[in-house]
Amino acid sequence: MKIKSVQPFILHVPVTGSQIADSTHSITHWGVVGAQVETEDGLKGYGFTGTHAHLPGDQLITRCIETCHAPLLVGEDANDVHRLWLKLARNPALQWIGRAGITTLSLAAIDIALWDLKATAAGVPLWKLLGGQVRQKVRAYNTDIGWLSIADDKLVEGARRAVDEGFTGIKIKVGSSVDRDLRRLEAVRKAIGPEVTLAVDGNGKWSLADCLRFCRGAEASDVFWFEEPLWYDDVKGHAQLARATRIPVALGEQLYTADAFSEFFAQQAIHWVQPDVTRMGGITEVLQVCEAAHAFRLPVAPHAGDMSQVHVHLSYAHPACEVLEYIPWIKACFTDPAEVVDGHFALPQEPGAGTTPTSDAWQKYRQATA
Ligand code: 0YR
Ligand code: MG
Repeated sequence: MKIKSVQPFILHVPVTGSQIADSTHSITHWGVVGAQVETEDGLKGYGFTGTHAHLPGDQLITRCIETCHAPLLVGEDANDVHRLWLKLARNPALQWIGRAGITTLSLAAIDIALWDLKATAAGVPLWKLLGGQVRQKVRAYNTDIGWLSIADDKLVEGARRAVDEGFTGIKIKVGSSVDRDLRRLEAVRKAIGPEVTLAVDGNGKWSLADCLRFCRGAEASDVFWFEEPLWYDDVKGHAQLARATRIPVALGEQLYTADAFSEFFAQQAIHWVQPDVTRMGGITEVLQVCEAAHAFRLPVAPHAGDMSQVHVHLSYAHPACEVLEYIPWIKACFTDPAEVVDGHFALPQEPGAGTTPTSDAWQKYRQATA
C-alpha cells in the first residue's frame, strides 16, 4: 500500500434553509476541506475537516495538506497509520509554527483518509476495523431544528416535528439573551413532553455569571447537558460551573488535542466529552480521548454524526460513546451516507469510513484549492 499521491479538495455545501446561526456564527455553507490519498495500486482513501466555508481560510488548509504534510507521506506504506500520524503530528518543522489550528485540521483530513484507505483495503466498514460493534444502536439527537436564527414559534414546531419523526433527543442553541433563551427552552420542553432528552448549546458565548443565571432558570426544564457554556479553553470556569449546577457540562468540539481534554478531566470540568475527528488529529487522536474518557467513567458524545460520519463508525465501535448529533447538511455528498432510522444512526455496511464523495457533489460543490 505504497502512497502515490495526496490531493487536497474543497467542497462548499449549502446548510438547511440557506442560512443558520448559533451564538457565534452565522453561515450559509459548510466547508468540506479534505484530502484524497491514493496508493500505487490505485486504492483511494478520503478524509476531510469541517469549516464554515471561508474560501481563503479553506485554502490555507489545502495548502498545508499539499505543501507540508503530503511530501512526508508519498512513498510511505499507508498501512502504518499510527507511525504516519506521529510523523506528521510531531514534525518538528511544522510544530514550531502550529501545534494546533490549521496544521491539525489538515492532519485530521489525512488521518481520516488513511483509516478510510485501511478499512477499504481490508474490505470492512471502519467500525469493524476499530474493534467491532459494541452496541445495538447509536441514538441520534437533532440539532438542525434548534438554531438561534429560528423564530420562537418555528422552533417549537420543528422540535415537535423531530419528535414525530422518531428522534428521542434534540438540542437547541442558546447564547443570545438569558431571558429569551429560557423562554425558548421552556416552550420547547412543554411541547415535547418529559421523555425526550433536551440539551442546550451556548457555543462558548456567555460569561460565568450569564451561565449561572441561565442554569438557575433552566434546571426545572430537565436539561440533558449544557454544551460549551463558556469560552472553549476555560478549564477553571467550566469547573466552577460544573460545581455550581445540577446540569451536566458538555464540551470538546473546539479542542484540538488529547492534552486539552486531559486538563478538563483532571479538573472535573466536564461531564460529556465531545471530541471531533475533523478538528483533532483525526481518528487516531480521538481514540486516545475516548480511552481516557472511558477510564474516567465519562460518556463520549462525538460532535456531529453526519458532518463527520466517521463518528458513526466510532460510536458503534467504542464503548465510551453514547449519543451522536444529527445535522444533515452534507450527508448527501457521500456514497455511503450516515442515515438516521427511527431516531438511531444505521450501522454502516460498506467498506471504509463512509467518506467517499459522490461525483454529483464533486461537480456541484467543488471549489478551487489555490
Ligand atoms: C455552526 N454543534 C455545533 C455549527 C455546530 C455549530 O456554527 O458549526 O453550531 O457545529 O455547535 O454542536
Ligand atoms: Mg456544539
